[in-house]
Amino acid sequence: QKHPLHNRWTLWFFKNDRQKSWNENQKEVTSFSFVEDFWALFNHIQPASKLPVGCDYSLFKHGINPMWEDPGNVNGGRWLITLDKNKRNHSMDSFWIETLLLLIGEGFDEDSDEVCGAIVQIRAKQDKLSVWTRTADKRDSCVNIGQRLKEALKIPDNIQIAYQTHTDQEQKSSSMAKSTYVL
Ligand code: M7G
Repeated sequence: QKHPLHNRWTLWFFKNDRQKSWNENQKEVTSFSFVEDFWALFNHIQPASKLPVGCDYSLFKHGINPMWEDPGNVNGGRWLITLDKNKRNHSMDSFWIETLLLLIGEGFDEDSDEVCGAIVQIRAKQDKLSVWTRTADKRDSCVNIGQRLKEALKIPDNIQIAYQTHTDQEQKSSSMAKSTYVL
């Protein structure tokens, strides 16, 4: 008897192929609804830290695509955590698994419905981990989700994490987007 998750989740893989559009590079891998299937998948794929530069993993609720344009994301934003290159091997894989477990375990309590998914991005200068939420205007939900994330990842109080709306990111280059909330 397998253990059902509250939601069905879909894993996506992004590979930066310059011949193709951003949309074409975003590939749906598989979906799962049971704890056992999550672990089978997770144990089978490359750890995030071993992915080539330019790649992303995204885990989103089934039915929400990992893009700003999706109706589930269009009014939302993301909590962003950046990781220096030298921290990659220490922190990236443990940050990613902790985030995945928060997501599939509905660890944000009454704000879990506001969570759309999470992304890990391997980049040349600094890697990025983000949790996407549905409604940027819901300050209390956003802040609660950010606090839970910070706690789960054991990010020290003196390190700030910022929430950016997707609209602000679409307008500016991603790293320059203004912060709507900071924790
Ligand atoms: P990124 O991969 O989030 O960050 O965005 P990076 O700069 O560290 O690589 C890179 C670029 O991908 C953006 O400037 C957009 O051109 C494109 N892009 C990223 N996202 C998340 C989206 C999206 O949701 N929709 C569309 N259409 N393009 C996106």
